[in-house]
Amino acid sequence: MKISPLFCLLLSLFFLNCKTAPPEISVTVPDWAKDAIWYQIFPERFCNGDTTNDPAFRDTFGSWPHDTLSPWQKSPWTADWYRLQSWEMANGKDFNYNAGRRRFGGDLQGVMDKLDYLQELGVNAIYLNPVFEAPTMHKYDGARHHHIDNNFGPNPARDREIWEKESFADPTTWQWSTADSLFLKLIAEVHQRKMRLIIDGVFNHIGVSNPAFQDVMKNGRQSPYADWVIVKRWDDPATPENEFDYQGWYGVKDLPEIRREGDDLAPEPKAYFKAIVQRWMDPNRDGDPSDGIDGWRLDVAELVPKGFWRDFRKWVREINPNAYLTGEVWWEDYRNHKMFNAAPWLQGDIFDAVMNYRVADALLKYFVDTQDAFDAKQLNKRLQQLRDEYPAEVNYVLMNLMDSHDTERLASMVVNPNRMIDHASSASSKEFNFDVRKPNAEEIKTQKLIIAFKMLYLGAPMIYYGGEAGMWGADDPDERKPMVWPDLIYEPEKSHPLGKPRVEDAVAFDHELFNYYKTFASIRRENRAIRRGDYQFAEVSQSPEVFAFIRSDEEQSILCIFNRSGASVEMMLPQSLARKRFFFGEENWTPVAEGKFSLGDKSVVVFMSVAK
Ligand SMILES: [Ca+2]
Ligand SMILES: [Ca+2]
Ligand SMILES: [Ca+2]
Ligand SMILES: [Ca+2]
Repeated sequence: MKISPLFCLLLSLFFLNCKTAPPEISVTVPDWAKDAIWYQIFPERFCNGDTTNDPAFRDTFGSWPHDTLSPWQKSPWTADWYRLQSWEMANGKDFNYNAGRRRFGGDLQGVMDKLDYLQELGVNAIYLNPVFEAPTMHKYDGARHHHIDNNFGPNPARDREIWEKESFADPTTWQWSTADSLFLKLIAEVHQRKMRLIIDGVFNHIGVSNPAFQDVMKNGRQSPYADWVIVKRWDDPATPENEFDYQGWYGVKDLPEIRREGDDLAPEPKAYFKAIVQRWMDPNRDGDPSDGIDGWRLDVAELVPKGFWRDFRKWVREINPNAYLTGEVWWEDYRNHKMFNAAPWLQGDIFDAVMNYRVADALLKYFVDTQDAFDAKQLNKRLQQLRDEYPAEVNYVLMNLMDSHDTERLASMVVNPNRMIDHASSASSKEFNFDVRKPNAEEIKTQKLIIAFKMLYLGAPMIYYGGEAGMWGADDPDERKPMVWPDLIYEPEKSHPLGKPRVEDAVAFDHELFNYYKTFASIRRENRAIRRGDYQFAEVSQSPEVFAFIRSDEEQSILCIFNRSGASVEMMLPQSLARKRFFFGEENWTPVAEGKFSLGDKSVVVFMSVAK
């Protein structure tokens, strides 16, 4: 067949078209989130600002390991973490079992008391793990989303009385408990400091102690909440045994899953959740959201139908057009180490951001791993790929964390290289041999490189509470140790969850590390190019051990160079890059010859260059 010239032209146009990138999806993200430096707080473990509200034994009922008979006491804040207390030894169970029963008494007054501390560190946005009433220490088993946990507020007994007077799912009967009022005060205090606050939203499941679920257990099909959960089998009244069975999150019976309908949650729980959004985003209902939270972090978001999230976003944005929504969209295939590309949730109709564990993983492969580690080119390629997968605006507001309440701590990641994040990280599992010790001086240097990288990179960095204090710890439950404060004296850590011998590690606030975090937070805060500028990989060295990039806007250009190796590395810098003003690391940077410099081992240097 003869091909006409016109067809050829069309064909070439078609191919030209194919080569151009797909049109950029226009998404709107909250502007403030680009300037955010996040700090994640696990409230039960951050600060005990009020000992009169500390959990009593009954407050723990309904939580794993469901042991309401063995003796129990509140746990001492400063104790050797793995050492079992006398009442714990008495039950004959292991560390993990007892860790599930521990309560330390952290609360909202504690968060209020430490706002000065957080501002000194340089953070301006707080993410609180769940604060709604629930019996566990983590509170992902929500019992009353319309109330803050009574043990986080000033009067737990009074709050219980208030709950009893309400009709559970009828918002017109809801009152403000003493814990609720303190939470509203915390929001006001945070806003007064020009800081932001978001909280955890768990809409995939509830806890077994939730009154709605309790009612289903009691009344079966006749319960007004019968449509809330996924019932596999109702009880047959004709038989003596209870055949009632329901679906729990990944089979976890403590966490009954909310029933789905099509691409949505069932209408009854959905209406309850809508009331929850309204309650915490504009508490006094005057149309001004400044008395409410600034957004949500959404738990196991990939499991909740997208149709629900689209409506959720509309509810949120109608109340507060500047609210920030970040999803936990994490493991697509945990066994095969595959994390989600969260792009389907980031097209402007669901979330603004996700917890960005993929960058954390890439940084571990470059800065920490010793086997199959990335070289500089591989890290560059991987980071480029990750940025290209998300809309440009989204990259500026991604929640760039290294660790969280769900992973081993960053300090312990450095001590235990060559694992994927969140894998082989349980200290009480015999198969992994996870090292629970404190990081040594060399390892802390690596931790610092990673922190500097996060603070200078594209996206909003997040510090998990205590990272700046030098805390270390394996995966759940060890990343949830009570916060290490400068004014408290801690027992050294010398026990091991498997009873193995270990070196005694002193536990104390690391002032030097705190100042390092603070320095980089301030570099980020004071330089728009880092928060909002372009990102460009810079090849300043042939060494695979050296990684460099430039952050720039119309005003300034900031060059950041990292040497991950244990030796200094020499490099030539082009004249344009060499004209500089130091921001950080002058002492690591030695002129060797004309245009040639040496960067010290495990060091970072940051300077503003005259590039334009
Ligand atoms: Ca307390
Ligand atoms: Ca409680
Ligand atoms: Ca209001
Ligand atoms: Ca984990």
